[in-house]
Amino acid sequence: KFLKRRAVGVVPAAFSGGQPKRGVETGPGHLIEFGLLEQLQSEDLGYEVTLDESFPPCDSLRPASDPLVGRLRNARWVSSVSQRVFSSVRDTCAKGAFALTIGGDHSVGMGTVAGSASVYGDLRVVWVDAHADINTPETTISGNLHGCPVSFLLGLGGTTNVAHFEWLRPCLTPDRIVYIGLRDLDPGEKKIIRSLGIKAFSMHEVDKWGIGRVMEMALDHIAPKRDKPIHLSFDVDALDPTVIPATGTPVRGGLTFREGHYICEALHETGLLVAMDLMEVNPLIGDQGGLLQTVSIGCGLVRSALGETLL
Ligand code: 5AB
Ligand code: MN
Ligand code: MN
Ligand code: MN
Repeated sequence: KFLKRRAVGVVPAAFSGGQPKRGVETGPGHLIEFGLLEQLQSEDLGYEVTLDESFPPCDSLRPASDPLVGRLRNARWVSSVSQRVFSSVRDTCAKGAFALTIGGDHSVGMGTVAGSASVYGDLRVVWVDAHADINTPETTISGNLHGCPVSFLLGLGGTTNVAHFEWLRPCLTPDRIVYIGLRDLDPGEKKIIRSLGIKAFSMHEVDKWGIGRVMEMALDHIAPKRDKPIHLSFDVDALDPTVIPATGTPVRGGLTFREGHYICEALHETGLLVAMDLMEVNPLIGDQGGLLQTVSIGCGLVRSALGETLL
């Protein structure tokens, strides 16, 4: 309904500055090496795929000095990379193509959603994650910005005045985002979600209703008439660590392989999906077998969101 062409623009968000573990910046390279781009071009899916090859390698945008901004670590670095992601996603969306960002840590989610929202003013967001990523500069305990992108998108708790983030303006409201898969929130995040009334389907709700009902309820909340553009921000740690071992912040009790794919399939079926992020693949966590499994399942999730069906 929204995409003008059967085309995908891929942003390889090779970045690790939103959290302390190295390795996640090589996630995009591994997904591409595994054949993600060819899979999207294949006979089955048939997309025209463009890779943003000018995306700078991880450390090239790293500033010589990046002092703490309050509690926030690497604020200058996260800002400049996120702004670069923002432009790429915005340009892809403006061309009427699907914007696919592969990561890379989730701090750049502020850039991906801001990019698609700048083209689709009425954007809705489905945030699939074990974590809510809604810490503010005041509530964050870790100071890691991959735990904060949603608060920046909503303009919460001083985010509009954080040094280096002047380019990022709030582009989302609490009623336009829905969470799926949550199970590890900081106390301050629980308070924010409750007080803003943000719709969230934690693992408890997934267990209670099943993923089919959860997707219906999620879509009824953000797009009751099924007429709004949707951005899917998928943190692979939403899936259980037995399914996705190669990620930096694993939390037990996650989504199954099928539940993860079902979310992507159901969103594709709406015909409303305009962008997807597949984030937090960290090839340095765990063994070679776990890496292969993570990368191959990651590619499968993207294919499902872009229309691969089982039959
Ligand atoms: B992820 C934590 N809430 O703020 C924090 O992986 C974890 O992008 C954030 O979802 C996890 O550091 C961020 C403890
Ligand atoms: Mn997470
Ligand atoms: Mn996340
Ligand atoms: Mn993580």
